[in-house]
Amino acid sequence: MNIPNSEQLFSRAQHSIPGGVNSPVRAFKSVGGTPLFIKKAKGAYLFDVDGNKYIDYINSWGPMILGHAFEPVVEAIQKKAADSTSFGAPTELEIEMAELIKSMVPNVDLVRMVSSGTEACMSAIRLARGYTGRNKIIKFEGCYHGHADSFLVKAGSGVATFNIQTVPGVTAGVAADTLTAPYNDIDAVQQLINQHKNQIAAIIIEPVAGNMGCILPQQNFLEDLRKICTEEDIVLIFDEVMTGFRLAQGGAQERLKIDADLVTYGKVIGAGMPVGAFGGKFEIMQHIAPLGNVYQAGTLSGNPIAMIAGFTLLNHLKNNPGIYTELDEKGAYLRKELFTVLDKANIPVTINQIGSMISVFFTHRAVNNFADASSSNITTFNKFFHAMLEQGIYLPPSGYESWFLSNALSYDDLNETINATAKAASSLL
Ligand code: HOZ
Repeated sequence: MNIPNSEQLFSRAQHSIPGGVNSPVRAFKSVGGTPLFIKKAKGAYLFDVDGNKYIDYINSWGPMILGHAFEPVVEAIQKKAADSTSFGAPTELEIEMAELIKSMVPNVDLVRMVSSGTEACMSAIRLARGYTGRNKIIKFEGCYHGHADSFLVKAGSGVATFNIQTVPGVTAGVAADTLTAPYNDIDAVQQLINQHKNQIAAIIIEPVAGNMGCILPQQNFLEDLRKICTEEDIVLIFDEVMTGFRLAQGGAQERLKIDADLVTYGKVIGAGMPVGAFGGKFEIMQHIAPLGNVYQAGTLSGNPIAMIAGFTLLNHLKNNPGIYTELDEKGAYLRKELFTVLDKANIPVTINQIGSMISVFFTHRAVNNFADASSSNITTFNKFFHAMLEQGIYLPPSGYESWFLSNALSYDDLNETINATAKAASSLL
């Protein structure tokens, strides 16, 4: 692969940006090599600064569910920008956005817009603590809820990719309030609750995990969590930053038929602009300032450009529900065909997929938690990643990340990906 311009930019970036990137998972640090510097993207394709074209399976880590530069979104942003890019005062568009979210996610009574998934999860936890008067939270090993201090304990995403055991800067006091259990292990959750009776404010979970690769909840796991939270007056928070508006218009809550008490969003909700949100039952949300005293704020919260982008995309998804069926079919096709070619080549492989989220783990083990995900052969993953990149397929540069499909992907693109996998397979043994 010829990437002299990316190499030159990456080298230049080292002098002014930590590690040359503005978010660690972009750095290719665990797979090796030089991250691609991107010039533009359209539909299913990325174009780097050296003129190479790639089929994109990152899709900005989730937001671009309909592909890049989706015309209605681009036009809406351009038009809105002419009226100024920020006011720091309320707009009618914010109400329209909140009403649209409520119409797509029926158990959300009130919703507060923020500027990232991290902010959404951080604020939801503060709210749960303020509401319950309790301090501790339970999260799951390998789940990632953004980079707020409370969540950087046994976290997924870049923390897992770079094998960071303890994040310097997170105080022992904060870490002590975060209890962890293995994903899909309800007995471990029950044990933690028994050990910390009436001290748990919230259980936060990715209802489908995407930050240790894609891992699905096993049968009854979320149902049991729901039941325990209700019995113990614990706030159940679904982190739907990845799954929200992706797995269904009502996200994982709708698809898996479980209602959380609070839900957090990011990614698709902003159509590629910096947007997050958290919402839920009135009884809990009424404690957020200025209605209540749990303080939460933001200069750019509800920013008009971000709102028009998200509103336009969500509205399109709401009015075209067939998109979810198409994405489901593409995801299932990709899983089936990838498994066939890798298995035929005698590569130990497990592929997890739901809708447009999919991950390939190089292990024979069923992958239901972080330990299972960690049994995936990293050396094989790294070879696979580079063999695919060479053939123009852009995958997340880590085995601890889900791939995200966009509906701009055609079956020709999927077949090209499957053929590339078949070619890559011979180099994996
Ligand atoms: N939250 C994204 C998936 N783990 C990654 C975004 C980032 O950290 O840059």
